[in-house]
Amino acid sequence: YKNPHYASGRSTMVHLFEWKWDDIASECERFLGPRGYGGIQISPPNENLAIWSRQRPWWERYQPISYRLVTRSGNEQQFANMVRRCNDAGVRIYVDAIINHMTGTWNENTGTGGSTADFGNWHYPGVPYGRNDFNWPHCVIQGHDYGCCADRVRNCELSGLKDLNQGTEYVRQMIVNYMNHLISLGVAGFRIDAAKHMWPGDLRVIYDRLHNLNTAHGFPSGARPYIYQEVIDLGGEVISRDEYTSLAAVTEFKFGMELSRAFNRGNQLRWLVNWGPAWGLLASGDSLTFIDNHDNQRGHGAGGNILTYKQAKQYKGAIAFMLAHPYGWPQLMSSFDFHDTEAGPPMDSSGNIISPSINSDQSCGNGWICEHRWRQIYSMVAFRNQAGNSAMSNWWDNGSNQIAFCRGNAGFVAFNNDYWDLNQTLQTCLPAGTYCDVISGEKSGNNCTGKRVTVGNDGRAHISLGANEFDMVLAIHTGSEV
Ligand code: QV4
Ligand code: CA
Repeated sequence: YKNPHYASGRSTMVHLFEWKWDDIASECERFLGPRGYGGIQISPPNENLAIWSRQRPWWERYQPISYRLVTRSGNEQQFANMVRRCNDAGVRIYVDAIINHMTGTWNENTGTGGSTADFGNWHYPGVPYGRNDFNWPHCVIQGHDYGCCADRVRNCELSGLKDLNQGTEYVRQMIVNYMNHLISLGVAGFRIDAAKHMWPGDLRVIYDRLHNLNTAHGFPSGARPYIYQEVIDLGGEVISRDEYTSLAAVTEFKFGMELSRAFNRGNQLRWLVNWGPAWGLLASGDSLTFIDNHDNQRGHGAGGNILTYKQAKQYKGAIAFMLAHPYGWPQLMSSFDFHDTEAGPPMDSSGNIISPSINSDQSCGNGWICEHRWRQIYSMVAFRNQAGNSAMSNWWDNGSNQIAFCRGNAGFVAFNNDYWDLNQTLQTCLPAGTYCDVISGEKSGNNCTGKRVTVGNDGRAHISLGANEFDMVLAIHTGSEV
């Protein structure tokens, strides 16, 4: 369950938060496929409670009312069409699976596909689930439970969300049927929402009943779904991420926290010389890595002081480090603009999501940030693909916040997070030639719209990165030779 099954030569996924299926299909064909993206995490595709009393917040999608594939993102036919078109473009789809719970208790009770529920009786006819399918006696997780009481964290309600009992055969089968339906439609794997709140033994049973990936969508025969489990473990809790790594991959929240701190100047970049397990991070192959996610970019979940698109220069620096460094399986965040931390995506007065528009400079409009379309970000996705499995080598630092390293003989990257300029002759490990810096510009034909870097026969080159430049990164690779 730890292999994303990317198409060959690809390495990075992006979370297209709250995007519609039709828009994702187009994005695969016009941008993500051609730019070398490996996959997409989509918002939960199953029917959720429509929460009008809170102006349709983004988080209503974390309140399932049935497993029918009808949401504001689209219906089943649109979903199937998206998966097909994205797989054809070489881009995999990973589903955010909400299997720990159903909805909370609300006065309104109609789902995005028209299903209803009777919350007082734990009755969800759209599945169907009834009282016996939930944990009993009823209880709600309190803050201190995380420090003492694993059974309460797993058997009580997370934020009042009705807590399914995955120990029962019936619940397991409903969940497995839902996930296998998605596999049959061609998805490559799952994010397991709130995995900490489920028993590892129950999850193992569920994972082992999943079908192999659909060979009609280009997966090799016998391929198991990629599974990454959302377990927030910053230390100090009774439940640890280590209880889940024997099952499948795990979201590594320490990754974005530490890199946000470093690129925010709370820690010197030179210490990143041994970035990886030496920092208390998971083993690389177990680790789904990211800077921000849909929760911590808006103060939900855990963390604090996480870099986001709102601090663009620091953020692009942290993202470039994530993508240049061989550790982990990276995931990018692609956001809609927000000021209110509860607000849903751009929508019209009927609650329909408004599609992103695409500007002539490739950026998005209509309230969508589309970090994945920022040159400094998509260029580093290409850098990572080019670097492949090569190790990091030739680390250099100035004893402070200027660092540089090579990836085999395929790529070289430098960072300057100091208040003074970087001007150094450094070993790039690249063959002699002239290369285009893919951060300040890009290669187009034999031209370069950014800085040019000349590498000599000894692999060395003069690197200049001013403290006041628009970006703090310089990156060249064997694909950017001009
Ligand atoms: C409210 C009260 C409760 C009360 C309840 C009674 O706060 O005290 O018991 O009413 O009904 C929303 C509201 C929340 C409300 C709840 C129930 O914000 O106030 O409870 O609905 O109706 C997202 C949001 C939550 C949201 C939830 C469901 O972050 O605010 O709750 O969706 O809509 C821990 C977990 C981790 C989790 C993280 C947020 O270990 O697993 O908290 N992260 C995942 C997702 C996250 C999602 C959920 C889990 C739940 O990434 O986006 O929560 O699916 O760290
Ligand atoms: Ca639970």
